[in-house]
Amino acid sequence: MFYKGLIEKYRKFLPVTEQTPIISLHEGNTPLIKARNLPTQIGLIGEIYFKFEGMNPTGSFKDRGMTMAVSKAVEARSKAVVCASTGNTSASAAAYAARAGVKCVVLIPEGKIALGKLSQAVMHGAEVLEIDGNFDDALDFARELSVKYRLTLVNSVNPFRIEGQKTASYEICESLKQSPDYQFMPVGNAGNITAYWKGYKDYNKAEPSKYALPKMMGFQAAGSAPIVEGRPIAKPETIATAIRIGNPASWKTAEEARDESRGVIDKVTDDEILEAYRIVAATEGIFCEPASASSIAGLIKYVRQGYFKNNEPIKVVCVLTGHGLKDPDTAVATAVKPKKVKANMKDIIDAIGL
Ligand code: AN7
Repeated sequence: MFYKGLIEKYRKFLPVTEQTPIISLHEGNTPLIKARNLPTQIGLIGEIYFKFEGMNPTGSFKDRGMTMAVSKAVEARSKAVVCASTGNTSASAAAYAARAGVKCVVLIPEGKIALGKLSQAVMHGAEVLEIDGNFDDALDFARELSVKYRLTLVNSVNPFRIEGQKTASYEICESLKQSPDYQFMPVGNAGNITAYWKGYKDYNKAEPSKYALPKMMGFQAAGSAPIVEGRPIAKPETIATAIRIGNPASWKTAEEARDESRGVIDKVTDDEILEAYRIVAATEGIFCEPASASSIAGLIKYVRQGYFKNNEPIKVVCVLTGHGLKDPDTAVATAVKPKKVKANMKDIIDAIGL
């Protein structure tokens, strides 16, 4: 059957009715790609799968939540949506708002948005305001705009966002015909770990023998790790700008996901993130953005520190939340530069090293 997006597919699990106008770009249904090389390379016994959310229409997992949030905003006759964003939320909100014909206002932290994301927000016609502050400041203003001026807030504190995003767990369970033993993922504002956990619990409730609950393994960047440190971080820093967040809105529900699943929320350094970013691109052919690579960085860290004790083969999912093309500057700045050669065959052959 012709795939028409996740609301049509999972309608009975989502808070929509026949009257809800569905605003969709056919998001969801993203590939779950089995790693060919990574387990051997890092010494993991078992299978690793990448849930490649960069394959969503605007290149990140945010589309899952945005199809719900914008559809419900249109149903409620909202004339405008607003969000604070480290980039991907603004790209997604701008696209879905454009499709719905509603105004979109985005507040972004100054100078820290990856180029691909900014290009999306402006191309889709959002009103983009670069504020002199960080993401957490921007979210405070977005909340205030929604309360005082009745714009619909489409950050993940909007419960419809979480409802849409939980469908990623459904897809993983369907693809594997079981749930994974562990799920590794980045944590920023912490909506996504909240959503995945909700989705896994739904499947577990429906068929507990088939869909056991996975351990949720969330990773923050070391310079932006409020949940790990146990306090808000006033000036969060990391090369993974998508998760440069010092005071996550879904802090409490992220801790619940961690504790109920007997998982962890830990941190990885920028160097570990960049190492994982390069490994998955160079040895698996998958290009994700730096924030997404924190899931793989976390997995590598946990294998290295001997977390997986018994030698039972395990099934691990790493969620790759956004596409590498979102942030071409980081790729070009951290990879090997192209060699410059004269336009003649001898120089070309020499450069290749044949
Ligand atoms: C690629 O776009 O917060 O823990 O404003 O873009 O659910 O916040 C993005 C977050 C992970 C963290 N990976 O997810 C925004 C924003 C990527 C992201 C996260 C983000 P949450």
